[in-house]
Amino acid sequence: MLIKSRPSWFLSENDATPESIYKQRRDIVKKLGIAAAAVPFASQTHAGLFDVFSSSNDKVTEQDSRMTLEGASSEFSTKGLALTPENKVLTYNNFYEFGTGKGEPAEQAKNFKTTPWTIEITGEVAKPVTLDIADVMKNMKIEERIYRHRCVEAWSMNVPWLGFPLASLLHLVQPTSKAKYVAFETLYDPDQMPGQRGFSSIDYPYVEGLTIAEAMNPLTLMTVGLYGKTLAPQNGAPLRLIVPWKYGFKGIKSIVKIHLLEKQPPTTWNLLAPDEYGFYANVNPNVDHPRWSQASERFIGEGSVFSSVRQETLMFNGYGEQVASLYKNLDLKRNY
Ligand SMILES: Nc1nc2c(c(=O)[nH]1)N[C@H]1C(S)=C(S)[C@@H](COP(=O)(O)O)O[C@H]1N2
Ligand SMILES: [Mo]
Repeated sequence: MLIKSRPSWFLSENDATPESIYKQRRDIVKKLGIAAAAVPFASQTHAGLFDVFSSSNDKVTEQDSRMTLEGASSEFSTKGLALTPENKVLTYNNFYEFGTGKGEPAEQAKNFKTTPWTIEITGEVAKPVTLDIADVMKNMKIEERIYRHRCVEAWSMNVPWLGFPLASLLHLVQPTSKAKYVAFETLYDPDQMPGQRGFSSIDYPYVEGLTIAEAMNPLTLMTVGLYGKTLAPQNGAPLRLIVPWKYGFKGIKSIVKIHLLEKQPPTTWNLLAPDEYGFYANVNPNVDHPRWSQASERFIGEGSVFSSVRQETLMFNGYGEQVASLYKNLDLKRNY
């Protein structure tokens, strides 16, 4: 069996009764009923009409592997910003394991195998565990969180993710008092990931990390879906991290390991270019990247990605109210 151990309240395929499943579904539907009116889905309908300059990859919208997934709407969702159309979220990606071009992940990850999939949670925890993604999906309460998504390359999106707080997963394993950081690791599988074969300046597997306070912040989302469906491979199926107040590279994809530890873990982009990519990597319009300004960003909305509208970049990507207190001791004029 794939599951070495699991918390007692986790249902397995076998002990999920029709009643328990029905009850969960009913709860979700109830929440959706209340929430439906509050979700701003306006201006979605004409996506792609004037897409004359967009790449042919833009048309890859149907992913056989994506299954319907519902989530209760969240108070943390972005207000007053149009969504990035689904086809853009699915075809304009950074996932170097599947190529460095923006359109490559959608093409090269098409046949990426995400079942079976386990996530190992170890280190400074009372109850280390290896979970099957199917059990995670069944047991965690899924929410829809529309978040601003800001890449360090100065483009941005607004994406309706589906997921659950990382904190609820960490509570299961009971972090010890020595757990000061959380490290994450992407799958290492060169047979499936062409970017991991041959020469690369990245030392795979891709790794990322957060402080325990960042990991426990209610905004930090273990993400399993987007636009009402499970994640496409190019977006980090079956499970990736989204930390909305940080640059996108913190949002590690296709996670297989979570390790809690006392010391700050190494992180991929920081190892590669420490002067350009900090460990904290909080979105900050006042601290430029050594090679470009971070004061504004190209918002990827409807129409061609090359004619995107520039908008102002917000401190902490607009999430200062929830997270600024975490950084009282950091000099926000510097790049961390
Ligand atoms: N394993 C892995 N995770 C990754 C990356 C990557 O190359 N490999 N790219 C990061 C970067 S730079 C960004 S901006 C986001 C992009 O996520 P998206 O393609 O879903 O928009 O994923 C992040 N997670
Ligand atoms: Mo990024």
